[in-house]
This record gives sequence, structure tokens and C-alpha cells, in this order.
Amino acid sequence: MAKKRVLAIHDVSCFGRCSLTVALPIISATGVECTVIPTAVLSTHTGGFTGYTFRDMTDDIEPIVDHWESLGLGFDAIYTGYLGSARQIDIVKDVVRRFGKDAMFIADPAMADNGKMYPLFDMEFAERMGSLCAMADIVVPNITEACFMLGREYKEGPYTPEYILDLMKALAEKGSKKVVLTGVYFEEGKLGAATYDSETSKTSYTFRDVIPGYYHGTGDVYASALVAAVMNGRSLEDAASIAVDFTVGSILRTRASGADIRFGVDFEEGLFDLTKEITCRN
Ligand code: PXL
Repeated sequence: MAKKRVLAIHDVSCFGRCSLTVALPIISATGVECTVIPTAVLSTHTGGFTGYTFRDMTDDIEPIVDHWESLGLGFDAIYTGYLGSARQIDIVKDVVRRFGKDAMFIADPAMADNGKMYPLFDMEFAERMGSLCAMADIVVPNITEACFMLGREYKEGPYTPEYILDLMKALAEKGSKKVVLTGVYFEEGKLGAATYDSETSKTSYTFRDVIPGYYHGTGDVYASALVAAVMNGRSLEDAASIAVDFTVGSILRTRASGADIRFGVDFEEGLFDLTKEITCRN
């Protein structure tokens, strides 16, 4: 398979295993080149730490992209995650327009979880993020992000298949061609992801046993593994399932070690198996 190149647009949380410190190793480990634009540089992520530094990189994005255009660079996919400000969303939309003609666009809204926006973001941000995700070939929200991008109230589970399908169809109606929705469960004890392809109307579900507790950065681990699998030619359904296995494995190792959950999950030990799983059929 020809070598693929992804452009990952996320923040650098210097400590805490999320965004680019997760996307880079996961994507690279599966044989895909990973170019980056850092949207902000923080000393840690904002989930559970106080006193973190935050340097907004918005003003650097256009000059970086201008330079790349002068070099004639191109990408097979653009993968967006945590963005630094509402203004930055419009600039990232422009990057997608400039580099997205021959590239798949995969958008993880990375802005909310468990019914709450992350610190630093508000509902105006959610609406703008919705307009970026509407441009995506694949959008990868959790249920909170899906609800907020649609201007709907967040609802606790268990969910019904009708509710989940309605959320995914509503996102597709806004423009995203395919949807991978995380945090889906129809019964207590099982948790996973759902996929919807608006072109074929195909829907799939992938569930595993619930691991109690909240683990930070799992959305980024999940979406990065999904991008890696899709770039290696896996179907959306396969990629969604491979990414669930990788995320669950990372959580289980973290749980067994008793590490501080703010430090992110132990995905490193799973990289070898992920690479084998994703690349063995290429
Ligand atoms: O994992 C999502 C994420 C990424 N980047 C930063 C965050 C978070 C979640 O809290 O704070 C800076």
C-alpha cells in the first residue's frame, strides 16, 4: 500500500497523554506519516489540573500553511481535534479548504464529555465546531459533543437504537458523510461505538464490557486509532471496532497499574498489537 500522510491539527498538552502526544505515536506506529499543526501549547491538558499554561497558536497557523503551499505539500487526510479558540475554528476550516481537495477530512470535536463542555469552551464554540465537523468525511464525536453540536440537550443513557440513529442522521444531515459515535450503550454493563454511513445508510455497533471510572484522553486515543485504521484501508466498521479494542486495552492496563487518571491511559504497551492488527493484511 502506498505510504499515506496525515495532517493532525490538535493542541500539544505537554503532559497528560492526549491530543498530539497520542495522535503522533499511534498514527506513526501504523506506518502512516503524521505531520502536525499545534493549535495551542499547554503545560497539561485542562481535565483535572489547575494552573496550566496556555499558549494560543492561532496566529502561526496561516504562515505555516502558506509555507507548505509554497512547497507543494499535500495530505491523504486531515485529522482535527482540540482547537484553541472559536476564532481558530474558522482558520482551520480554511486549512481544510486549502489542503482538503484530495484529502479525507476526519474531525473529532474534542470539546465536551459527560454532559459538560471542557473548561475554556462555551456553546458558541460548540456551534462553530459543528460547522467545521459538517465539512467532515468522518466525524467522531461522543454523545455530549453530538448533542451540543446539534443544539440539543444532553441526555444520560441507556439509549435506544432509535435515539442513536437519530443523532447520527442529524449529524449527517448537517454535512458529515460518515459518523462514528462513541459512548453508546443500550444496557448497563456494555459500552461502545456506533457508525453510520449516509451514502449507504449502513449502521454498525461495537460493544465491550464497561470498565468503571473515567479515564482521561480516551477520546483522542480512540479517534487516533480509528484514523490509523482507516488510513490503512480498513472499513469504517472494522476501524471503529479496532479502535474500541485498542482503547479498552489502554484503559485496562491503566486501571491495573493504579496510575493517576489525569495522566492519561497506557496506550504505549498496546502499540505493537495495534500495528500488527492494522497492518498485517496490507
Ligand atoms: O483529550 C481532549 C483534550 C485535548 N486537549 C486538551 C484538553 C482535552 C480535554 O480535557 O484539555 C488541552
